[in-house]
Amino acid sequence: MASGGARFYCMGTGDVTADAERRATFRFAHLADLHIGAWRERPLAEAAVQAFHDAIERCIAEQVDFIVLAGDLFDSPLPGMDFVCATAELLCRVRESGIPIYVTYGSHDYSPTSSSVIDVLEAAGLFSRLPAPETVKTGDGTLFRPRFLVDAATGAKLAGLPGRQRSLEREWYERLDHAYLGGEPGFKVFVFHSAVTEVLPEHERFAESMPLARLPPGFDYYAGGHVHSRVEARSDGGRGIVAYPGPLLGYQYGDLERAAGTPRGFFIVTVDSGEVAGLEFVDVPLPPIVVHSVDAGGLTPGEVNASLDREMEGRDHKGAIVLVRVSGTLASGEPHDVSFGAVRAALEGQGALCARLSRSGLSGPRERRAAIGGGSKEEIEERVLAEYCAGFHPEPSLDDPSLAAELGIFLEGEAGARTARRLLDAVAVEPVEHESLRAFAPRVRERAREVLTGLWEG
Ligand SMILES: [Mn+2]
Repeated sequence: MASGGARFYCMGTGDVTADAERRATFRFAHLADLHIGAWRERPLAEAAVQAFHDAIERCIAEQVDFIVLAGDLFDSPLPGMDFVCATAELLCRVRESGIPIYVTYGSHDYSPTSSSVIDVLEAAGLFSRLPAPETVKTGDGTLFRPRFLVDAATGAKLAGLPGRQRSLEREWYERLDHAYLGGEPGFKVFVFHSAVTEVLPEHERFAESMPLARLPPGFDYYAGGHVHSRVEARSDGGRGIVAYPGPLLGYQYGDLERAAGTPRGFFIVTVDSGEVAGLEFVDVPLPPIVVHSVDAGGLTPGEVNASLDREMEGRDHKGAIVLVRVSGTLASGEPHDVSFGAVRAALEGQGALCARLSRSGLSGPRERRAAIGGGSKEEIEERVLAEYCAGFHPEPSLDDPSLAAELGIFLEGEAGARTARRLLDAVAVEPVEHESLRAFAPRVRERAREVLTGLWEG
């Protein structure tokens, strides 16, 4: 890949003595997990770009010497072009300010064939991507050796490994040339996109992670991405500071929920005489986030609706990202009897930036009985479908009552269970490589439509 106009030179193996003139004191910024292009809801997607914009403007105002983006700048290898455009404009501003940016792929925007938006922006000279590791034959067998990039103005040396499909990433770490990486003199930053077990916060413990010892020794700063929490750990055993700034808005409900109680932002690292002298966390303001949580356990849908009304009464939702989580097992009825549509409409009426409703933890009593019944996954699924369709009737409020009756033929009882089975099979498809949500979603809808139109025609 072309390396554009960025201010660095690429070092081959061994020629480590001809360093650029070093600065005794410098500062760099460390961001990760921006996930630009995530979120179906336009206001959220725009807020994510705005947050990135604010972070970048702060980096320019602070006159940092360089910026490290430790993966997942974008939410997919091929995000929507409007988001690519907005991001490119920002990166352009940074380039015009003379601040180099060093980037690694994250697990979301990784491409094994250099066909990610990351490669497009690199080809345009907007940043430098840390190169994939070289394979070298040594006395210890075949090892992987990431090349160093040297920041010309400061002499800082950067090497790293991108996020990648899990097993392939592990292969790199298991056969990393620690002697070569550790032996390189100078101030060194290791840029990576993987979780390290020892530093993971409690709620991220379930995530796949690797031991600290997998990171190469001898670096002054380990600039991490992938862990969606702020982490700063001063490690022992010849490894310096391991840090994750965490996301800004992130890409899933849990990211927003955690952002409600925790400042989001990035690090500015101060280096003095070849050592990290300070680590400052810079807050990036996000829109206000309001969280409502309702326990529906043992309530009727009507009682849950009343409880939702009380919970939201008198709260200011203007301009806010509003998260509503309803969980528990209802005493009667079904999750769809809870008036989520009314909640959403009310919040929009109050000028909320967007409303996200989580009902994944909400179930009806019927589902609970079926689950207790046991059997294989398929048997439980069949039973749930049969039980549900036995009591299902299309909405009586449809404009055309004869249509409701006609729909019932396909949706009630045994026929309903068959229809549901066919629909589930039709939509159980995976995105193909590099397929964006924008392409994937219509493809799934089209498959579902074929099943439904087939009912009428068949
Ligand atoms: Mn991420």
